[in-house]
Amino acid sequence: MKVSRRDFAKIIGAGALGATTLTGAEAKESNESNLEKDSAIQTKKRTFPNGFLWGSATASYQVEGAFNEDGRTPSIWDTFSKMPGKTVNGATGDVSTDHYHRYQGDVQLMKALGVKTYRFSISWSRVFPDGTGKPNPKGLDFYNKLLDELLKNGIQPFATLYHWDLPQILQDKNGGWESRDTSEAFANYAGYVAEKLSDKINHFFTINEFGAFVELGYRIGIHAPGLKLPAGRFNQTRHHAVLGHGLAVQAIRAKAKKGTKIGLAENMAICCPVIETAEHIKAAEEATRQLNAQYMTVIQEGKYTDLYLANTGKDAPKYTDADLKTISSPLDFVGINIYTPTYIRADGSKQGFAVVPHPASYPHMASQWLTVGPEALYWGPRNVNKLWGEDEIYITENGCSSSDIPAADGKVYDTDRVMYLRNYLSHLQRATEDGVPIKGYFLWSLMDNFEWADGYTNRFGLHYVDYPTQKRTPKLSADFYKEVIKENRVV
Ligand code: GBH
Repeated sequence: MKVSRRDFAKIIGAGALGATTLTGAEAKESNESNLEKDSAIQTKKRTFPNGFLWGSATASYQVEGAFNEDGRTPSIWDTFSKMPGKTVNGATGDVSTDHYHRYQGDVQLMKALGVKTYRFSISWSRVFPDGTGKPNPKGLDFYNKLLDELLKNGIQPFATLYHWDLPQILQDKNGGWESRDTSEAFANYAGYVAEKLSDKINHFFTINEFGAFVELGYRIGIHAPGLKLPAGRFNQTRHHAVLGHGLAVQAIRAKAKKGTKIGLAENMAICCPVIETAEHIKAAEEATRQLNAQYMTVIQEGKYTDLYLANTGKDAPKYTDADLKTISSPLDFVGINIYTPTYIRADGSKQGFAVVPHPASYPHMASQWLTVGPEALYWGPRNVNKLWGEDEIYITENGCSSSDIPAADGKVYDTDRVMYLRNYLSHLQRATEDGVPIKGYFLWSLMDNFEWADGYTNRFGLHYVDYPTQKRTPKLSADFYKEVIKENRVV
């Protein structure tokens, strides 16, 4: 191959052109040997374990649409999104990507991508229109059809039972997760679904992201149901959410086919040492326990940390020892949703760590909150394994938003997303290389969809969705991910 001076400059970066004094022939030789070396390094050093489960993810309210079909009743997100000013441009999930009617085509998108697995969630109010009591006979039809389609195409389903779309009726009757009745209703629904679908689904997640739906929905009020509860009631709501998880674990265990695996998908604070030295690494481990005390830590350890109880004081949740036992019911695997890093340093304080806030100049992706920290994909799973001995870990979400404007040829060249993914996956690979037992990775998301309060303004998909026509087009990042999966390495 003849490498012109211009091509060479392109390969090594235009800036170097002025500085180099290589002749064309020398340039050619040095360039080729470097490329050879590089590809050898990549092939040897950047592969994932055999059988690594590459996947992608979505959630019911974000993609399904069909909001009032086949007996589905409103969830708190139907109500909330229809209240003035709650979502950007008043967006709702009434239609969204119309996945309810287009699932067959969407499974073909997955197949073309080469994913081995797909994580989706089930809409509670399709299955139990009254939240509890009598199941809707048509409620599971859609999921049965979707599951058959996935299995027929060799894609292994992972199902989430609660991705934030609580039946509105339970909010009206019980105050939603403020009440223990909701925890019990959730377990009842979870057990029913497991009984009916565990012949087709081997892995169930109870709840997606306590850390998002409880905090944003019941404390900050920017997600459904839009409440700002006072501390005591709020901490009790947190408790009922983890209790609901534990009761659901028991119900699934009792009703599902033998061998069914149960876990959760939590967006814990991912504590990364500011510098990778022994003292900061240790501080980040302790911070992982303390900053996740109300959810992951109590689930793992069966008690609230002393620091959490001291910090909540008179507003601490009320609970029994039996509750703690339920909450910490043994799991088969753990899923972690990882987007952003929390930097931790060791300090002389009693708690032994301090959070280092991001400076104003810290980089983020299209969503303001999505600060970039690829090493989160290393430290997140490593800490979960080290602290709690979890030996089957999945990255249940990772991905990013981008402005995603189609080019003249109709394709979205989302180089920023590819940059983000390549860097995050490099650290995931590093973790597997170091022996952290990560079994799979689900990229958020298969396609653009309803991004909660941000409506349709923030796109997270590997496929661009043109909402007026519902046309899906693979972005550059889909081409990238396809290659990662095919090669089982960072490309
Ligand atoms: C996940 O949340 C969700 O599971 C998924 O449904 C979602 O589509 C995806 O990530 C992408 O966002 O408005 O500035 O207060 C990730 C955790 C919690 C991060 C809510 C953004 C809102 C920040 N998210 N948070 S802000």
